[in-house]
This record gives sequence, structure tokens and C-alpha cells, in this order.
Amino acid sequence: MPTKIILDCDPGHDDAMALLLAWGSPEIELVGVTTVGGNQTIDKVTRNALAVARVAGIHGVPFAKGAAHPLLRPVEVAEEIHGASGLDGPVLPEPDIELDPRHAAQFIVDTVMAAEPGTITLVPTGPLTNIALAMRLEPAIVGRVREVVLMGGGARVGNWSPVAEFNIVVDPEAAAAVFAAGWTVTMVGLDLTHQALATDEVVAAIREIGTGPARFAGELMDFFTAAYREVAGFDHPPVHDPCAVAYVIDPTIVRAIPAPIAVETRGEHTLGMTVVDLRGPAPEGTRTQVALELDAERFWGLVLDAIRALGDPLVERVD
Ligand code: PIR
Ligand code: CA
Repeated sequence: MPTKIILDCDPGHDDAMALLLAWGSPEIELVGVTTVGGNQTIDKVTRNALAVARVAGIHGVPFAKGAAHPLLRPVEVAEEIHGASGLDGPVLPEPDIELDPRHAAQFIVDTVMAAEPGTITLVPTGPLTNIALAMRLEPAIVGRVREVVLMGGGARVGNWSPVAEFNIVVDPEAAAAVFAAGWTVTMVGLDLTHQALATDEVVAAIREIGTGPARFAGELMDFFTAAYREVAGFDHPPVHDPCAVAYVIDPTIVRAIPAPIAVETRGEHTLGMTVVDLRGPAPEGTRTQVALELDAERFWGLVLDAIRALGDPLVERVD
């Protein structure tokens, strides 16, 4: 039985890769895609999500637009990494599917409450605004979700500040609520995702597949590589978001350990820091865990298999 997930994302180059991985993997049933303002404004990331859906041939999956703003703070986007569109690089096709009329938070509530308890995994790869709003709309989702596997934070590393990661720091109040809710949360943060580097060999192997989605992913990685080099001085960019999807597909490619995790919402220098207590056996009943090590070879194997499985949707269309 494939694992049912809702991917809550802000595409975003690596979010787009997460979508390709989720749709191309038989271990995953994508029951919905929700968007959240993050890497770019909500209208841009939503448009990008629909464009990726067209490239990947995603059909029969509801897409719902979510929060434009963090819970309390002003909008902050990552334009220098993802460009003016939020998904600079490839030409984006016009979307060919309609958005679900519901707000993402309502969609999450409806979907989780209608499903068998313990069957839906939430996979947030952007700021946690929609998830926090869904918890407020219907607190019972906390007891019904199977688990939350999120890309965000870092135990020992930041990117948007010395100690904070973008997804957490742009909406720290939302993140604090999600980590404290009491459901099982796996933090797939920078400690892990900085091991998922799109090396030249990886990008060449993606291109080699030769299909539309493969070319699209190659162009995404070219832009992302140049941006990460320029902005962060990385030789090869970390492709964060598909790591969370990969953990759902096969948790054995990740080493994760239970640890209490708190989100700093008041620090002068530490706002948005994920404070992970690694001092030693986690207290009984700890429901949060931190991902620390990735089997990068198997990870990229999953990504390549998924892209291969997508085929060439825009070519195969017969209408
Ligand atoms: C990546 C992101 C934001 C800023 C930078 N510098 C790099 C986005 C990615 O989409 C990912 O979800 C997360 N936020 C990594 O911080
Ligand atoms: Ca993201």
C-alpha cells in the first residue's frame, strides 16, 4: 500500500524536484498539493506548482492555494536563490488544471478528517503557515495524521541566519506550533539536506534520461547551481525538499534520532532557530526526531527512478 501524502510546498526549485519525486514514486500516493507563500509570493509559487504539474503529467490530484502571509510577520521571499518567478531557469508551461476552490488549510482539514485515522502523512517543504492554520481550524487533525515529515530547520546549521533555516524563520510562530503539537514530527533539516548535493554527475544523469521532465529538472538544477554558488558559495546546491519525500518512500536511507526540538520565537540573534536537544537519550515519549545522515547515492537513485517513471507526458498527450 502506497503512503498517502499531502505535499505542502512553495516551488521553488527543490520543491519542484520534490513534486517530481512524489508523483514518480510508486511508494507514494499524492492525495493533494497545497501551496504556501515562501520562496516567492503565494500567486507565483501556486502558478509554479501548476506548471510543474503540467510538466510531470500530474492529474487527478487537487491543488489548493494557501496562506499569502506568515501568521504574524511580513512576507519575506528568497528571490536571490529562486529568481523573480520563484522557479527561474526553464520555460514554464501554462497550467492546464484548475485550482481546488478551498484554502489549503481547509483542504488539509477536510482531507485528514475524511481519511482513515493514521493514514495521511503531511510533508511540508515551505513555511509552516498552512499547517498551523489547519491545526487551528481543526485541532483533531493532530491525532489523525500519521506523521509530519518536514523540510526545515537544522540542529547545527542555518542558512537564512547563522542559526536559522528559511522555512522556520520566516514563520517561526507557525513552526513553534507545529513542533509543539504532539504529533510525530521528523525534522529533515539542513544537517541532512546539505548532503543531497546536485553534483555534475547527478545533473548529467538526470539529463541523460532525455525526457521533458528530465530536461526541465536539468534546467532547474542549472539555475539553482548558479544561484547557490553566487549567494552561498556552494560548489553544488543542496536539493533540500525531495529529502523529506525520500524519507517517506524509504526511511532507511536516512539516519534520524529522537530528540526534543523547540523553535526560538523571541531571540534577538536566534529567531527561528530549531533548538535540538542532542544531549542524550531523548526523554520517554519524545515524538520529534531529527534527521542527521543521508545515503546520498540511494537518494539520487530514487530521484532518477522517479523521473524515469514520469515518461514524457507533454509528448504522450493525444488531445
Ligand atoms: C532554499 C530555500 C530558501 C532559501 C535558500 N537560501 C535556499 C527554500 C527551499 O525550497 C527549502 O524548502 C528551504 N527553503 C531550505 O531552506
Ligand atoms: Ca521549499
